[in-house]
Amino acid sequence: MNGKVLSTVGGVCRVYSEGITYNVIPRGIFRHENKNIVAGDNVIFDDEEMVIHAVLDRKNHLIRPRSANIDLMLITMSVVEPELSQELLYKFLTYVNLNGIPSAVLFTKLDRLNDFTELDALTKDLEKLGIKVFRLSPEKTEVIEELQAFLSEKTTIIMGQTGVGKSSAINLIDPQFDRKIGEYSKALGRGKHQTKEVILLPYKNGFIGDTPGFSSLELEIYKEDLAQYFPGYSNHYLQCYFSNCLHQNEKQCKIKEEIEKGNLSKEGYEVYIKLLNSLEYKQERYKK
Ligand SMILES: Nc1nc2c(ncn2[C@@H]2O[C@H](COP(=O)(O)OP(=O)(O)OP(=O)(O)O)[C@@H](O)[C@H]2O)c(=O)[nH]1
Ligand SMILES: [Mg+2]
Ligand SMILES: [Zn+2]
Repeated sequence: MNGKVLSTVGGVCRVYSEGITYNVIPRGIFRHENKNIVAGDNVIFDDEEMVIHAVLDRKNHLIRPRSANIDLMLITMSVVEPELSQELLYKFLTYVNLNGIPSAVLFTKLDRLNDFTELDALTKDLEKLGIKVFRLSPEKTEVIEELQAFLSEKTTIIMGQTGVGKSSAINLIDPQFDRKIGEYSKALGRGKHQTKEVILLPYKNGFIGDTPGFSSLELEIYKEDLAQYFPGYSNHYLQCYFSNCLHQNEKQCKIKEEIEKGNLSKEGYEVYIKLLNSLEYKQERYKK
């Protein structure tokens, strides 16, 4: 039978097929080959022996959150507790973009925000890049309905820091999921890692993936990758005069032109420069 891996916990995979969930174990060969099965994998399994025989080719996969065959990454950021970090958001977007996965952004806890200046500007910047933005809080029924429609027939993974409200958002989309909600610790300055593993929830002919939150993300990439995959830059960097342009002070830089024209965000560029300074050149790596 064909099935979709919903989660893998302690060597047991929960596999979903035509409305039924099976607990199955991977054949020993996978362990020998060091092949890990992750949530989102499409597998062929035997529903009598309860064994997975094969893992089908993946169209994409991510190390964090560990998942495969993703149609949409819903990058979730709260606007308070934890407070909105444009740097982290742009990092997430770069990481997802680099892995060839489409993304949308979900802002949460709108009910607790007093000053909308930064959020409104950021929302505009993202929408200019063609990134779909949702601004959620529990009473925003029209946003919840929009999300319900948007997530149907897709495998969507929800990623973001701990405590931003990923599991809460899933409960708003469908209360029957009844995901456990953590609390935000003022003392720790973060959530308490309520969700412990990636789990896909069958939803409207697709799946919604709840994931454990993390506090930060190391972008283990080179400057050249950032110059190419930073949100909004992929469409323009080929038109820079130098093929290895890092969009700093090089002549005829298309990215800087687009910023001047107002098509790319100045605030985004400031984050870009900050991230650029924290990364290494590929050439420098090769010398080692
Ligand atoms: N006021 C308000 N609080 C929210 C909202 N969304 C989530 N929260 C609160 O934020 C806290 C964390 O919510 P969770 O849904 O557990 O966060 P999470 O992202 O799943 O966290 P991890 O599972 O640890 O990664 C809880 O106290 C929620 O009640 C919101 O829209 N408004
Ligand atoms: Mg959670
Ligand atoms: Zn350039």
